Amino acid sequence: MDLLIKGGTVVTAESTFKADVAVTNGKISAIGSNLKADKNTEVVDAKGKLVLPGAIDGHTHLAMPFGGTISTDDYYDGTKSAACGGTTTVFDFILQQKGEPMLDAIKRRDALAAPDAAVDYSFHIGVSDVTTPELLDSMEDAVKFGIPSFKVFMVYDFGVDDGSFYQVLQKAAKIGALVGVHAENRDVNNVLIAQYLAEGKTDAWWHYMSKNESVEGEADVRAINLAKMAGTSLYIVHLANKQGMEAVRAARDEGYPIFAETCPQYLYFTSEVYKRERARDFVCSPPMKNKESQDAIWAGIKSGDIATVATDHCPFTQAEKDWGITKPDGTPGNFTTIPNGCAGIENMYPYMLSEANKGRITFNKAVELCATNPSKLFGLDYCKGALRVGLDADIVLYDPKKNFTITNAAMHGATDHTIWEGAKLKGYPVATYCRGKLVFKDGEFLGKRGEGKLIKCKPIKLKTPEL
Ligand code: DUC
Ligand code: ZN
Ligand code: ZN
Repeated sequence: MDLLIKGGTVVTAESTFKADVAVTNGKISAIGSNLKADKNTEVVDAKGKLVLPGAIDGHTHLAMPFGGTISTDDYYDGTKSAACGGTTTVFDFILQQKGEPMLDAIKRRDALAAPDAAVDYSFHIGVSDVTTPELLDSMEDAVKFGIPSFKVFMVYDFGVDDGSFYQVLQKAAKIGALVGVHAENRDVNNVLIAQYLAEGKTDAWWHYMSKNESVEGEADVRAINLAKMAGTSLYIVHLANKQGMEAVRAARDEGYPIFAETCPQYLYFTSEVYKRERARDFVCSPPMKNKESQDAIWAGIKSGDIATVATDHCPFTQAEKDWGITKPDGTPGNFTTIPNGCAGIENMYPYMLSEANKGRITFNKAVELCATNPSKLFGLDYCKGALRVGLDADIVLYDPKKNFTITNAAMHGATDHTIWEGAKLKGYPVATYCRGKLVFKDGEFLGKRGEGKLIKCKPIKLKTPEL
């Protein structure tokens, strides 16, 4: 036995109980009362602490080319920041290039990630080109390699049309893959952008208005219908609006395997942020929505219709956000010239656990949303997402009494600001272990560049709304 975490309170998605947790060769080797250490075992006193599975962030964009720049956190900075917020696995997005077979896309991206990642990682593939049978068929090579999840964008110039989306869904049903979708109505979004700009409406509020509740909700409804037509499951990423939430619930009530992810920024902020002085720092897609939508998403969390919480971490510097005022070439900017995305990778687990500590949800629910459900959805439950003998020893020690105010100075990523500045959390992670190795303790990153490994996922076959 290498490590013995003694006297803590173990929290899983299902239950809470006092137990010791033993780790041998990076795996959980025993969970029980009064476990005895060997002479070489490091013993950690966890009295007064919660012992949790490391979080799995199912949605990040590290070193992602977007809006004329690249997101600020590379695979090192992003995974370092993840570790310091109790996240031990991240799922990053590969953007398939035009004409690129899926396996080539995985290898291209893993060449960037493997030398740098400080916690474990896996990928979803953002599909941009299935215009030939060979490219569509290459999805199966990705599944065989261990990357069985794909994402389709209904918006952006690299997004696909409904025909390609439908073909991806059909293919996924045959090969054991899960399709995620970024749902926003591209055509309406583009019309609104043109109208607002013609009227001289250029600030970040109009980013929200051009991607308003209905622009997202309509696309959610359409995506669910396409999945029903193709007879397969669907994972709606970063759900932020009431209409979409209601459509997810209705489909699930009818027995369809429709799953939804939301993000902490939609649970904490509303569209009011787009009235702030630095509203441009909050520009992400989808944008934060109104209070009615926020309440609906929280209700979805409580009812079980939201399956996961993930971050959509995609930070940019304030100088880049300022391109909404003046573009890099010196000409006037507007809301469309602000790179989309915000930092959040270090805040997800602490925020959700803090909400649990404040009594809004249970700690079990926070674990389910941030660790156990992502592992089940993405084919990782054979090795991660829970505290169970035989699984990877991805473990977080959480001090429910430690209060924490988020500041950018206390974060470990590379960007120069956080939209979470000043947010007050009740409780905070005090240690993170990735496969039994201490990577974070008391505010300090202790991991190493390159020690994270690519985790291969099993094929995904979701037939019902239950996980
Ligand atoms: N949304 C963002 O805010 N950033 C990157 C990609 C996305 O869909
Ligand atoms: Zn997206
Ligand atoms: Zn995203």
